[in-house]
Amino acid sequence: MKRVLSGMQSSGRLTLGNYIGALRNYVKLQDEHKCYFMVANLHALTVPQEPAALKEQTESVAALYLAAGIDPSKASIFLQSSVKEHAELGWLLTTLTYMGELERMTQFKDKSAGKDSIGVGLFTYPSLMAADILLYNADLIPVGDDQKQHLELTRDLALRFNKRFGDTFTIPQPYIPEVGARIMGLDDASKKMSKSSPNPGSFIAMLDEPDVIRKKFSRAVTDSGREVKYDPQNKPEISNLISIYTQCSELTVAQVEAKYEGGQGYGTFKKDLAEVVVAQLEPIQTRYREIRESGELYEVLRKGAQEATELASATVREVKEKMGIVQP
Ligand code: AQP
Repeated sequence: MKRVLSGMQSSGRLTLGNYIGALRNYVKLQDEHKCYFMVANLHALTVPQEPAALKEQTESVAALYLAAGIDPSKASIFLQSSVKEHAELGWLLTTLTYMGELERMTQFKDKSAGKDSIGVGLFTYPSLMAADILLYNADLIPVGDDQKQHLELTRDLALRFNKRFGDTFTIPQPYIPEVGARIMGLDDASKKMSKSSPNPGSFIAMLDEPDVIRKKFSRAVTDSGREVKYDPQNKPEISNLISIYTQCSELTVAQVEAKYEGGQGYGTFKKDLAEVVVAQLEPIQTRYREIRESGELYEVLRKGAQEATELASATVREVKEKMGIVQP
């Protein structure tokens, strides 16, 4: 049994990309491994958040974990902010991180592009992410393709620490799904689907009403052709929609192509796709509403935080000891 750590930022409403690329895998992993799933609300602060919205988004992400099938009797579910060791180890690792390493991060480049005032937290985000992972000495980290670079830095920091202060951290491995690792935006297939996008039409939120989902797919940008064909190079938009279709149904790419053969255009395909996605999300939405109404959420989060703190506090104690930090 391996130890698994992962999480999502509460920087918006979870999207279909978050679900296909990450959350769905969490549910599978909890049966085979000891899993720690956090809501990364400290990470969410790296871009400006309105307090009431941040609170709602944080509760919503946690409730969606449960609604999607994460079972708190198998996995620990907690808020990053509830385990103070995240911020503590985050700082200690920041002191070992080089400016050049952080400057190379594509997420930082993307999120800071064209902005005048860029928060330092956005820059040091990967050191905090390294702390999230190394606190639990996690072996496996389920992430989408976009987080690969951050995980590589986590591995480098763990190796650096171990070399300088003696063997301490487990070197984590990424666990990236072979398909669905990168779902692209509905408005622009060159950008990944993101929950913090200012254009709600670019993403399907896991909690979008069925009619909203239908409308968003009907307006999804496509090329001007008529052929439903998987060709990411020449038809990136349709290829992204086919990927979503196969991820939310039993059909393979070839079967989807065959179903819409004959150059009939994209109308029926998009309509069917919307139904496939609605069918996938509706049971989760129903369960979500039950969880929010039941008031069970805080209890689950308190229990998860307690379990996480047990491990995290032992790690920080050891790290401080090795770094020469006095702990009277
Ligand atoms: N479009 C995507 N396709 C597949 N996987 C994705 N993930 C995110 N977007 C896609 C995976 O979801 C997990 C949670 O990510 P996160 O919340 O930590 O931050 P992120 O990767 O930056 O996700 P977003 O939705 O794009 O958030 P914002 O807009 O706040 O930056 C990760 O495992 C990620 O790989």
